[in-house]
Amino acid sequence: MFRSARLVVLVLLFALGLAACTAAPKGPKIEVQDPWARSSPMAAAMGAIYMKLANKGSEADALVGASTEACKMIEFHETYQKEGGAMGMRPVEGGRIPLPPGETVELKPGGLHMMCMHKQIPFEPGTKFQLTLTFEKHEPITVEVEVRK
Ligand SMILES: [Cu+2]
Repeated sequence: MFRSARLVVLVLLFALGLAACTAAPKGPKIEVQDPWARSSPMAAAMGAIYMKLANKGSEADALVGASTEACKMIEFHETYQKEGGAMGMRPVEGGRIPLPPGETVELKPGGLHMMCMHKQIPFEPGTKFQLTLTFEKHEPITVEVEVRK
């Protein structure tokens, strides 16, 4: 009787230990902050989308894709200085944006950004659309993007 009670306690402790292990924060934890798109005339085929991507986990991750009904395709671009001083933009290397653990990567005007190719809706101030982000490790995240001036 005493022995079996002790066994039950041991089994319970073991089960609690397992539960604690699976509940511990592991891997990348990505938080998307302030997603917005810059308003642009419908005549312009492209539009820019910005946001902050905070990796609050302990593991490196990378943004590898983005999709929305508002664009036929989304490319990740970086801004760079061309010879002679003019600013240009080009797709980021490997089509991925690295997200180091404990860091926040900012997509902003004049820097990294998402390029909406072949806009499907007008990018007018106040317009909102859903955007799904895919990562190397983290599960996909869908956010609402607001168009601003
Ligand atoms: Cu661009």
